Amino acid sequence: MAMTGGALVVKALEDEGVRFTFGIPGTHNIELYDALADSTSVRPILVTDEQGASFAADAVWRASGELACANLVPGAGLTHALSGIAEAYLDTVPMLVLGCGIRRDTGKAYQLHDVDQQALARPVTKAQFLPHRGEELYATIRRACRAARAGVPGPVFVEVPANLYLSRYDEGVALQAWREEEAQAPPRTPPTRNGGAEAGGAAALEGAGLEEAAQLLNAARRPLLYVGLGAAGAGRTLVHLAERLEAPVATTFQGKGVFPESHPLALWPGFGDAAPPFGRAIAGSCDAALAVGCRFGEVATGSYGAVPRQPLVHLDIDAGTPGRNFPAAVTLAGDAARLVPALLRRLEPKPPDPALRAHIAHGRAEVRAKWERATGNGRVSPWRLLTGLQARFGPDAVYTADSGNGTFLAMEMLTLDRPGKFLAPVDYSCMGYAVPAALGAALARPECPVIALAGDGAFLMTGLELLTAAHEGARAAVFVLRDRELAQIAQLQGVAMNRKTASLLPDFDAGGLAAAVGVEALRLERDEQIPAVLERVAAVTGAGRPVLVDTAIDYSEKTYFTRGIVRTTLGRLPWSDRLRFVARALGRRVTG
Ligand SMILES: Cc1ncc(C[n+]2csc(CCOP(=O)(O)OP(=O)(O)O)c2C)c(N)n1
Ligand SMILES: [Mg+2]
Repeated sequence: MAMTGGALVVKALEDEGVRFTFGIPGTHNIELYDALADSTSVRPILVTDEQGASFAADAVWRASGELACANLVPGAGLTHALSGIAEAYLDTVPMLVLGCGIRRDTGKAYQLHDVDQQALARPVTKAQFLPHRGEELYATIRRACRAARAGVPGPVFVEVPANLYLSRYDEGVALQAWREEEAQAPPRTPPTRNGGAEAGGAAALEGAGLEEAAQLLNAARRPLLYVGLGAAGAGRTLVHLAERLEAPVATTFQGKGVFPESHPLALWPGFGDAAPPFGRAIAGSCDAALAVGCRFGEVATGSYGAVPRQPLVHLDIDAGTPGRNFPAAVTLAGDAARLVPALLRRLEPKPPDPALRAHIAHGRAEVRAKWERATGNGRVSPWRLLTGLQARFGPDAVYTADSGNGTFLAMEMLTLDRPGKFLAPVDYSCMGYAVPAALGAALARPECPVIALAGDGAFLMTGLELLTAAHEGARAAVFVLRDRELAQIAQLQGVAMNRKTASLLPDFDAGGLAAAVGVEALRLERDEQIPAVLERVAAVTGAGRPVLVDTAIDYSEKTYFTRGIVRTTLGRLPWSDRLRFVARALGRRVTG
């Protein structure tokens, strides 16, 4: 049977289980969009800006584990989407970036939207494909989807020349090409992110080093377990691992919920300078560390202020990661889902440590009591808002965060027991993530309450995706955290320079913006209003509509993270620069 290139691509998406494409059509891919209209399983979502497309596709995977597609016109569509593609790349989120290319059959120059898209995509995608014949389209899309999920997950770019969408090709030939490729595909070795063994020191092959790792951990008195998103595949085995080692457990930001945070051994999302005193003390009392599925990146470690105790055993699917930022005594390269159970079998159970558990419980209770005492200064206290949300929306709720102070508050104050519940732009830290991510999460998991925590600055970037959410019936609740500042930066400027340059936001009417896109807006100005506002949020989202909550958030209390990062960064400066910083800030305080 003859099929258009568009229909072949849609068939490949269907066969890969892709349920959503996000994008805006253009002249080059109207054939593809026309074929999408005939699909019963793939839903083409029209966004307001392609930046929202890539953030939403990213969140579909983070919330549900399903691959989604950013569906882009040549050039302008790709460049608008690059922010979310780069976020997915650094945060290891798989995504199909389905680009469209100029016509390759006319021989003409100066075509519409014509820039070198392969070059644009290369630094922010794992792989780039450019099929030349219509018969290759089906296999290319299947291959790209597989590559996105394999090894270290990430976005993969496919550029389909527009002319391939217009013609028809033999379906049998196209599918046969994929069957042959699948039959011959050699087992994949995980691709590396950091230049493999060269950058990472002697990386072990999958499984090698297990005995050595077990010996080291068995000999340790108290190892620290540090887990990232890469450990999620190990599931409940991580709990058995922590219990067998009687190890306190810290997570990265992305790993929040990968280890249940209400477990008595759960320490904090992070350790080192950016953690509260009890977390620092307990991590400091450890005499070894086991890191699983994490990279010791700058954000999660509070600018490298979380230094793991040696000896360190570091397990990651990317052979180039262990040992890259901190030396590792033993490196294990492979999938945590396989290696964690294998390691567990070799570990001797350590006796329960009631003093450790009591220290954690006491430390956590003290932190909570401190937050509980904060009054909110007549505004909305972050602690009451976040605990109120957890109480009202329960363990199924998905939280999307942004780059900003709200992310760190949520990271510290939410207690999450499952992965896929805290979606935040971490390693690229791209503002504008929360609202489109809530759209993607709400579409992928309609049964879960979805709550976006968007800074007011970040909201201005992508808040118009509320229109998309309203149109698609995505029941996302968007809390705009209104402090009229770019707080995460303004706070740093305040501490370090005692003045804020270009970080105070002009005022705007968030409710008016919501009204303009047909979304109900609520105002939340004081703690006492929280229960009633959350009831209304539940009612609106329950009826299948998004809602905006203009929230007068109180940021007077700094997060442990922000305080830690100031300490770490200042501590690293030479004394002369430290003095200059302090003198300048003090001087301005005096002179005003
Ligand atoms: C695209 C982009 N531009 C700039 C930054 C730098 N930046 C990081 S956090 C932040 C402040 C965000 O302000 P807002 O959204 O109001 O959140 P708040 O910190 O006030 O809660 C800025 C400007 C960034 N991370 N991403
Ligand atoms: Mg702000």
